[in-house]
Amino acid sequence: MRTIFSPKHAGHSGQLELVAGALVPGFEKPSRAEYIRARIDAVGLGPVSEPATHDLAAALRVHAEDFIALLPKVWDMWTAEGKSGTALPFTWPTRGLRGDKRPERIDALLGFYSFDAGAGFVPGTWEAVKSSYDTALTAAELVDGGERAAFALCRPPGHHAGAAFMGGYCFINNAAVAAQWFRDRGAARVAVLDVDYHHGNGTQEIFYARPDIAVFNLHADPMVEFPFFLGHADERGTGAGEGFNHNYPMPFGTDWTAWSAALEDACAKLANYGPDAVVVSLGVDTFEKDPISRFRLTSADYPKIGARIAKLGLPTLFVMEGGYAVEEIGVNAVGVLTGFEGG
Ligand code: Q9C
Ligand code: ZN
Repeated sequence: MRTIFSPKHAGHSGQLELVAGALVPGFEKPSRAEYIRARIDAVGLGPVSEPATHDLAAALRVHAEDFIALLPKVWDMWTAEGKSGTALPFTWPTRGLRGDKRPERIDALLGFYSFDAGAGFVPGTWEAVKSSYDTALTAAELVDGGERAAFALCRPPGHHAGAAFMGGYCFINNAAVAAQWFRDRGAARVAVLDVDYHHGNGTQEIFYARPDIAVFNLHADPMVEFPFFLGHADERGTGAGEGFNHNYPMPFGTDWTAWSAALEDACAKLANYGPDAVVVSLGVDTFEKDPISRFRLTSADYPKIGARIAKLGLPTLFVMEGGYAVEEIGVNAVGVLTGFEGG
């Protein structure tokens, strides 16, 4: 399997996040991608190449124009106000406030276009976000060109980003961009299978009213886990999209036995849907030693995930999402891919 990977991810580094009452170095750090990159060579997964540069047209198919237009400008607007550190919001237009008035200043705009303070900007953030987007599209082109599968080693991740908001370490929703891109290239139906520990709220929101892109999400129960405000089992889609969104919330402590039963159900429904391509939002924060998560998958389980996905027999794009146990992230993420290839 070919991998697309950009060294530009590394500029998104040193950003702070709010954890348990303190601003601390972000869990979503460059070494994550470097461990995965190294593991690809160690197991001989296949060639690794850099993405081609794309314009933002594919992003605008799933994101709002005003949101995408802001992203390249955030850091300059932040420093123009004399601020430094990590560009983070601190005010949000929640219930009772006005979400229809777009404010002018950057700190307010960050709140207007986000749902948490988990997507902070540093000087290299936009270049990394853009390279992550280019990575997803370049890998999607490989699959569209006839490869059975490809791996988009995206960083930063994307599945928490919605049509007009960022959050949860995510800025552009790479998996949603790729799924829509397959549709625009002629796929009649596309499925997104999100196996990250956290609910892919952004992907769900983007496709919620649509029958042509079905979304399957396996994740920790939002009653007790981030992103908290979406991801329940009764969210099944709306209007023409009703019945095309499938959530599998699971409790803390979920192990392979319960998790794989959910995967089996999702794969059966996905196969029945009959998509022309599958986009896998590949998070490995389901791992037992993940520092911010509470599932109990082991390294031996990841190849089994890949093998089950391979059994679908569909053109498959793997898009990297979360996973924060950095020393094992390469073994686990690449384990899914080698399992897919039957090795
Ligand atoms: N105590 C992804 O996996 N909350 N995003 C962290 C740390 C945010 C995860 C709290 C988790 C976001 C792509
Ligand atoms: Zn996650």
